[in-house]
Amino acid sequence: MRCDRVWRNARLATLSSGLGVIERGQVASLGDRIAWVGDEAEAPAFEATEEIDCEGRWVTPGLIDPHTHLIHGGDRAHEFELRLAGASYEEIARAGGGIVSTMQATRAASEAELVRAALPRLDALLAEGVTTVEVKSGYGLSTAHELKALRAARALAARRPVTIRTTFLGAHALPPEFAGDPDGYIDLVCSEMIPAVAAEGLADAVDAFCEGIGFTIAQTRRVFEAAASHGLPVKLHAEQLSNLHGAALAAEFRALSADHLEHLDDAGIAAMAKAGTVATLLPGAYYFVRETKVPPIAALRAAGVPIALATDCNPGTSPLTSPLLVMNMAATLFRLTVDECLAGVTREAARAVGLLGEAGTIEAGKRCDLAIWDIERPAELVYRMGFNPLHARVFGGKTTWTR
Ligand code: DI6
Ligand code: FE
Repeated sequence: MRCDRVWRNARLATLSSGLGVIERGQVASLGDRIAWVGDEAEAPAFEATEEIDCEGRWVTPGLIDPHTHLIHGGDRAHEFELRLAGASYEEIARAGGGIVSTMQATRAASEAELVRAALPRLDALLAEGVTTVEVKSGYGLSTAHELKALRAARALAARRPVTIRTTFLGAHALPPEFAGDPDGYIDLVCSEMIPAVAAEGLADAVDAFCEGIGFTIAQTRRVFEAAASHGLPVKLHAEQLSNLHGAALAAEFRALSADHLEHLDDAGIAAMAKAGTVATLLPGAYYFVRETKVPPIAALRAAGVPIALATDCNPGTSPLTSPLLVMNMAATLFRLTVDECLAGVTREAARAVGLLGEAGTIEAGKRCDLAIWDIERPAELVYRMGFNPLHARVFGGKTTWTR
C-alpha cells in the first residue's frame, strides 16, 4: 500500500469508540488523510516515503478545543484584582467593566493586532497537541468590529498549522450605544450582522449568551431564527450563572452544543439528549469564578448526552490555554472519568464543532491530526497539573513539532 508516512510501534488511543485502544498499532497517511490505522499484525505492506518509530509512545487524535474566545484585545488582570478584593463578576459587569471593557480594547485594535495578540494563546494550545480550535467573535459588538474579529480568527489558520472553526457571537453583551435597548441591538444582530457574516462566509456557527447579564430566551430565539434562515448551525452559552432554560431552546434548534450548564435542569438534559446536542463543559470558568454548583454530570451521563470539554479561553472568566489542565479540572472538580476527559477533548469536541466526519478520532479517511505523548498510560494526561508530556504533534499528516 502506497502512503506518505507510517507511524509504527505506537500504542493507539483511536477514540473511535471508548478509548479505542490498539496496543501495537500503526497509522499511515496519504496527503493530509489517514490512509490506514490498525493492529500491526494486520497491517498491509506499506511503501512509505517516511517511517516514524513511535518507540511504544501513546498516540491520540490531535486535541480539539471547541469553545474559545481567543480573539480579543487587552486583558482583565485588574478586574481579577478587584474580584480578589471581594467584587463579584456580575457587579463588575454591571459597573461597565467585564465584557464591555474587553469590547473597548477589541474595537481599538486592528485585525492584524488582534491576530498578533491571539497567537501566543493559540501557541499555548498547539504546544499541548491541539490541532483544531473553535474561535468566537463577541467582543466587537458592532457589525464592522464583529466582522473584523471573525476575519482575524480565520487569519490564524494562515499563520499556524491548525484548523480554525469560527463562531459568530454578536449576542454576547449589550454594547453601551444600545444601553436600555437590548431588543434594538438584537434587531441589528439579526437584520444586519448575521446577514453580513453569512454573505462573507465568515462563521461556521452562531452563538449567544443567554443569561441575566446577557440576553433573554426570547432574544436568543430571534438570534437562532436568523441563524437558521442563513443555514448556520447554532450553539449557546446556557445555564452558566442561572437557569433561563437556554439548553432546551438550543435543543429545539438542534444546536451543535450547549455550553457551561452548571444550572441545567432535567428538562434541559432530556431535550439535549433527544436533539443530540453536545454538553460542552468549561471547568476553567467554573474554577475561575469560584462557582459552587457543579453541572449535573450523572444525569447527563445517564441520559447519554455527549460531553465535550473546552478551555473557554477568555479574558474575564477563564484566562486558560491548557486543555491538559481542563481535563484535570473536569476529573477533579466534576468527577469525569479519564475516558470521558479524553473523549471530551477529541471525539466529543469534534462533534461539538460539527467536524466529527473530519477529526476527533484516528480513523481512515479523516484528517491525519495526531498527538504523540511521552506517557505510560492515558490517565497521565488527566492526572498531572502543569506538566506537558507532548512528544510530537502531527497536523494533516505532517509533523509540525517534535521534542
Ligand atoms: N460566558 C463567559 O464565561 C464568558 N462569556 C460568556 O458568555 C465571559 C466573557 C468575559 O467576561 O469577557
Ligand atoms: Fe464562553
